[in-house]
Amino acid sequence: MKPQPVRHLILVLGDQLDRQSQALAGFDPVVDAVWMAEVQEEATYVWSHKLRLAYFFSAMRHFREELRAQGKTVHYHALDPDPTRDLGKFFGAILARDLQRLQPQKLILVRPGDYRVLRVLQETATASGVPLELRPDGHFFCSVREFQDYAAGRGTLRLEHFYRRQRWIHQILLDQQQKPLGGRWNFDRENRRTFGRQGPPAMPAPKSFPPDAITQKVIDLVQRRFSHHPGSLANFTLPVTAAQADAFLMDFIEKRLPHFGTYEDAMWTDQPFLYHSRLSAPLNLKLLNPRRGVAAALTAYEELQAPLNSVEGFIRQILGWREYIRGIYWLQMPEYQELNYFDHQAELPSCFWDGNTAMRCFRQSMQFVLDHGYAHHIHRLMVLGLFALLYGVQPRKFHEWHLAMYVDAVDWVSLPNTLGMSQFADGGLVGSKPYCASGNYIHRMSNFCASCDFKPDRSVGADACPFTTFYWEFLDRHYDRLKTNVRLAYQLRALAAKRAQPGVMAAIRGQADAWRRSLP
Ligand code: FAD
Ligand code: DLZ
Repeated sequence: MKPQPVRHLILVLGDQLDRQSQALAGFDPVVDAVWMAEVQEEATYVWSHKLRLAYFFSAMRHFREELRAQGKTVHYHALDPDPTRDLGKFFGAILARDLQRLQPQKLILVRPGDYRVLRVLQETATASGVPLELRPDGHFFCSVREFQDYAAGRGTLRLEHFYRRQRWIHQILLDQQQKPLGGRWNFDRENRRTFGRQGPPAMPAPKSFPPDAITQKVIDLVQRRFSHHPGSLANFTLPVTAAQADAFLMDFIEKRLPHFGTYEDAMWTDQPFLYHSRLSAPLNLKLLNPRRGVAAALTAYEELQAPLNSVEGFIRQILGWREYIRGIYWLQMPEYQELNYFDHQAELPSCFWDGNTAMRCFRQSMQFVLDHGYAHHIHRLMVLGLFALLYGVQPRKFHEWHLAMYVDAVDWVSLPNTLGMSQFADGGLVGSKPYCASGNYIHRMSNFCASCDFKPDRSVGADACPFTTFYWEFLDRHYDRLKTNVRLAYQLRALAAKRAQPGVMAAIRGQADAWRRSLP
């Protein structure tokens, strides 16, 4: 039977599962329809972790059910366990077929989270002769346009400035004189505590949502069709609906937020989550609105359930970093993805896929990633990202690896964090200095080094820590690019002292070469 012609076909992508989406504004169930597709191309253009695939597909199917329960027509392409039964491999091809079939008068789309996908959908609409209306994404506090206006004419962009502006605009944590509550804009000094020898106290059990029938079907699909992809499916615990995401948020607010700030940077063996929220995945799929997260944290502060250092620290991440990163992405794309300030060209060592290395910190961080598609910020920045930077991995390859391996990764957020913040490939757009450190930093913030074969204070010899060897070699190799950065002055003075000792840098370079040859 020929389907009814459609007035508006609303495209909903895997990271747009937003009940309040602008795309659905003015939806008329009699003449409009929603279009969603599980796409082979999206599952494979980076070698995605199985959990990432299952999470996106499950949340998409749950959203489809919710829309259908509201009486909306949803044209949904589900991947089949048998790939030969797919109607197409690519977004563009599948959509083009449906445009032919459904003959909509107009396509409506909220700005996707990936520049590549935006271009594909625009090209498909143009080739099919169907007008495409691109609507802004109301999920974010700061629109793309607003960030562009903010950035225009500003020599340098800095998170701190943007964040204060966000606090003023949205009237968050300000006193009556418009000054920051507590007299300071940030409490970083209080927020770098470690657990000491005794380790963390008993952690609250992570809130989890065991697979329902929809999720189980998706897990079976991924198991059959993508069995060669990295990672495990054993720990499917994340929320897949807006209601679950809200319960997940409230569990964090009650049990973890009070200590979130203080131990934000700490790491510990077999403790992937500590006091972190794990809200990034539900936020990035838009199951949760960031305003709700900020409001819940503010209420906890007002009701004396959580201290200011934690509440401010959490709000800074959501209202500050998350929005700033998105602003940079849309300001800089598509040129941004090609940047490579240090001209790093190395391939990723294989331990980035299997965690197989004697470095305890690396192995442990990778175990979290393989088990959960997750590791908290310091594992990403100061272990895995740091290693890629010091080793000299090509920044785009590091980004593509990250995009594949983390459940919360979407291009807009992964790219500026990996290529910019972590690899400094943008030469200082996201952050003002490269996050480079030796093994001593990891030793200070975790218990990993205590049981590692390598010694964080040694840069040469069989028990030298590869992080420490590569750290000095990195500073030495890029001295000319780094010497004008005042924020690195202390580290470069220490390098100068090493350079002044005969033979020291030659030995470090020799050790770095040996580590490079030994890493597959
Ligand atoms: P929490 O520590 O509980 O923080 C609360 C929330 O703040 C997070 O859920 C997240 O939404 C937000 N947030 C904090 N820092 C950032 C940031 N730098 N950028 C954007 N949002 C932030 N975050 C992603 O959501 N997706 C990514 O693909 C991603 N890639 C990263 C790559 C690297 C190399 C680094 C260093 C960081 C990356 N981040 C990314 C930021 C951050 O590490 C994660 O948001 C965080 O670890 C997610 O865990 P959580 O939800 O427990 O966060
Ligand atoms: C990450 C992902 C995956 C694995 N699968 C799909 C999919 O099948 N269909 C879809 O619409 N989106 C998927 N995504 C997210 C996309 O890769 C991309 O990030 C978003 O479409 C950008 O808005």
